[in-house]
Amino acid sequence: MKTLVLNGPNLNRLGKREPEIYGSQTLADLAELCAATGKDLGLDVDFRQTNHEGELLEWLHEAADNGHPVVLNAAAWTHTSVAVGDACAQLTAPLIEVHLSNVHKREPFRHHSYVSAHATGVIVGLGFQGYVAALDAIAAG
Ligand code: CA2
Repeated sequence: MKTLVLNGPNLNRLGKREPEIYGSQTLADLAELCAATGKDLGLDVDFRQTNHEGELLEWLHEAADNGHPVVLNAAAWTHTSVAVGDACAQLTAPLIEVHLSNVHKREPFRHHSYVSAHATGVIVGLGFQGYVAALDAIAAG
């Protein structure tokens, strides 16, 4: 089963800035971890990152049209984008929202998510391990 692991803006900067919040590993390391986890779990993981909101919307439409499960870290768009929330509402397979940091321990503007109301589950604050847990939940579901 194909599973989309979708990442939003600035996550391509992982490992380059703010290691105290996001750790020192890179997006390529995260992609590798997700691929290896998918292999172990029998999931065909398609890992993507974009800095363009329209591109993320098109990927979510693709998931909606094909019934693909989604692991989503929409990054800052989580807190700002009604459009991302509306696209998430169209998904039919499980949607797991993931954040590397514990957004609830951070600034108040990070406490609201336009994604959460449409998510099967939400994982925050576990770093890369959150993506492993999300894939595990999809494989188990
Ligand atoms: O904790 C998360 O995963 C976030 O989705 C990350 C977003 C942030 O806006 C959310 O509130 C929480 C930021 C992604 C940017 O990541 C960077 C990584 C390294 C250096 C700079 C940015």
